[in-house]
Amino acid sequence: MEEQIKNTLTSYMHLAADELYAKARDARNSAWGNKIFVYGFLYLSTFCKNNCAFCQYRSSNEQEERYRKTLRELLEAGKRLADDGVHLLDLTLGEDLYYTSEENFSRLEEIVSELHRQLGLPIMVSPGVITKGQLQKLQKAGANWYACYQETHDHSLFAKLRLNQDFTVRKQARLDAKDAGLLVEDGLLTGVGEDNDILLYSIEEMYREPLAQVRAMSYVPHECTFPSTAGDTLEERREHELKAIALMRLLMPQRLIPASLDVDGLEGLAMRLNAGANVVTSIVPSGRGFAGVASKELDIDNNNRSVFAVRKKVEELGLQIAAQSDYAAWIKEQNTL
Ligand code: MD0
Ligand code: SF4
Repeated sequence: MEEQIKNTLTSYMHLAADELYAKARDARNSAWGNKIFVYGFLYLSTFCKNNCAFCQYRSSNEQEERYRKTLRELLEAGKRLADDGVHLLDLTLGEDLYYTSEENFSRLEEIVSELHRQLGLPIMVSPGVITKGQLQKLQKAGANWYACYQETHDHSLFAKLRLNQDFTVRKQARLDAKDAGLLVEDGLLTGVGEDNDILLYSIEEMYREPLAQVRAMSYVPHECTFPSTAGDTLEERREHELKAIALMRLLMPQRLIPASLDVDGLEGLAMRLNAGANVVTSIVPSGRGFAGVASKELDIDNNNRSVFAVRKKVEELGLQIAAQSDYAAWIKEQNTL
């Protein structure tokens, strides 16, 4: 079985890129039809205790002006996203000691429960590694999803990316979330020196984990992060991300796979959907000072990270944004599996 997965992935990897993407699109269309889901993104606190080598919010970046949004601001922004038609709200934060402390954790629970109650949308939380008890509390507060990205399943590359973090603890957090009744997402960071073997191995590992959503996102270099080693053209720099999207789709046709606006903005959407993605993530409300993670400002205040702009692109590709009720029905079905 193990060998078989590896051989299948290797044979796909050797296809010409266009052929690979066409196969991945076929697999997506058979599993999901022409329907695409869209996720709203609220980066609610940019404080973080970690020092990931690839991230501009790393603790050693003292230049970064950090923010923590109030419940009111979150409700207002969440309402705009809900009215625009997003299917889910992703509440993301750095590993912010304020929220993870015992005394303030209830504030995070309150944010989840109020957004869930007042807006009626499914909620994803991306708070980094938290305890099993905390995961249970967020689930009770109304969260449906927990996202926590390993970035790579290769131990030595992980150590270079997530400095001073524990590989196994991070992986365990996803398993704990699954036990707590949450749907779980893992993600890979590409363009950080992984070779083909590491990329394929990471995809196999994601296949083995009980994940409902799997993603790949390219590294976006910043002044305070390590230098990029990737190629010259956009396509070259995105090669591993697009291949990963297609390979994940072929190996895991029924799982959700994002095309993130957080790497190349709206311009990069078509190539990711054409590689087999079926969810558009990182839709951010404009004019409210909310940031992206990989690309802090790209396409936010010009409204390009809106449902409106995304709908136009999606339809140009012969695809359609699903109804909010379709996504809610999918979530319901997962809970009864
Ligand atoms: C995204 N910036 O979707 C977000 C983020 C966290 N769950 C998601 C990495 O691109
Ligand atoms: Fe913190 Fe997340 Fe950035 Fe790492 S990737 S430094 S955990 S915000």
